[in-house]
Amino acid sequence: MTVHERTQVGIVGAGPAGLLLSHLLALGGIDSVCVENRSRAYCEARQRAGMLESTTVDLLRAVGLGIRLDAEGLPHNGIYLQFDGERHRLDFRELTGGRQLMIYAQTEIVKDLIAARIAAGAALEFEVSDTSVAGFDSGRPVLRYTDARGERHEVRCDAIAGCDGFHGITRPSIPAGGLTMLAERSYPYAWLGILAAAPPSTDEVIYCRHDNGFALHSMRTPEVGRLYLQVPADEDINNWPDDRIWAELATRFALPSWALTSGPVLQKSITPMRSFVAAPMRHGRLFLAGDAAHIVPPTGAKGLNLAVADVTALATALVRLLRDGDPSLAAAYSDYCLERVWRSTHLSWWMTSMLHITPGQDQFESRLQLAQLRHLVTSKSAATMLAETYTGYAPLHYDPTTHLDAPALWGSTSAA
Ligand code: RFL
Ligand code: PHB
Repeated sequence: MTVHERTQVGIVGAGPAGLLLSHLLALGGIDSVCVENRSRAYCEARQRAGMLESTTVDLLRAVGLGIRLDAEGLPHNGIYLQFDGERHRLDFRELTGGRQLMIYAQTEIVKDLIAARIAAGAALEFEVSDTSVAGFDSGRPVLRYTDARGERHEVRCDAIAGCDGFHGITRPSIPAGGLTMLAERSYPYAWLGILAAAPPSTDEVIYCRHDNGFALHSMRTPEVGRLYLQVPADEDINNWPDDRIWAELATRFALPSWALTSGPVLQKSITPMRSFVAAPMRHGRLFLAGDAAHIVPPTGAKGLNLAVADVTALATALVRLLRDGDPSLAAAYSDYCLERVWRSTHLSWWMTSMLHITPGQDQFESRLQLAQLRHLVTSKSAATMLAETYTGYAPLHYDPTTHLDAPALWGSTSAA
């Protein structure tokens, strides 16, 4: 038997994009149903991002999601760049006139969002299967899924949001020719990431270029470190017992009178590196957001921040479409988001290329990388360009009562 239901927005995926969209829509008086094929525990434990732009932090605070973030997040004012046996600090706060980053794990944002949605009595279904979307061309979109108890659901919607990540089903549901641009770059290396019960050996994130490959030292709490190593693209994680990981991290981060504190490895995984952008981010009444539409390599920490920016715009557009019958923001959604997406795609590609060692890399490439890094740590204007892009672009505002049109609201994503 199929249960027939009705909502205003059907959301596929309860990652940061889907959950935040559901939260923002509710603030604007719009109903949604959000379906997720994994369990709640899985979503809450999936280790991913950690570095939030100042614009993301401000948005989360403004929509009632800042309490634990402010109590437990670790404010950061800059980053370290390490190369050629030297470590240099870039003070992003000073370079940007006050913008501050925050380390607050994606797991914690997801926990906060799930708790807020459940407390608000939202329709949020975990462990669904056979999700499909249809009818977004006709203006009568339908979301179908089987719930955790095995019951089939057919939900009539006014719009569907594809927030189901890079491997989801919504983007592939767009008919041939619907996506007019698919741009992709894969990189010939991957990141081995660990979560470790080891107090961070640094106060701010270290991006390190070493002849053996890139390394990144980040953190989650004052007791838990998050560290990454560049490894070959097809690397088998079994080649990396914990002792080898710590030894390689110590080699790449080595500096006189500095030591890396090691500790038990709580989790480890290998992530491929890819840039991908699909456009437009809208097909009829189907709107793509977050990793469903675009992914970036993690160098530069842009993925989660882009997902937050997308759904902030999408929520505004959907409130205007569904509550006020005004389609203008929905029409402008894709172009508006793509400007930011391409700036972040550039930043993450640039940081990736500058800091990783390509297999077979020659002296010419190595010298260019070192020249760029040297420029960043000696030129205030070069450092400011990185600082502005890394910390975020134009502020993200969510005001569901606004009646501004697209040019006034979204004239440009440039930093204000
Ligand atoms: P998600 O998080 O992938 O969520 C999509 C959700 O959709 C579900 N799903 C389905 N549900 C129902 N039916 C289906 N058929 C479905 N198919 C899929 C999935 O189970 C999932 O729950 O996408 P979203 O919400 O767009 O969020 C994007 C972010 O997760 C991602 O961009 C970031 O994690 C990227 N990223 C980083 N971003 C940052 O901004 N700062 C960072 O410091 C940062 N570090 C990282 C990262 C990503 C990493 N990895 C592992 C890719 C570090 C790493 C190592
Ligand atoms: C993280 O904390 O996981 C992190 C930080 C900065 C990055 C990527 C990941 O560029």
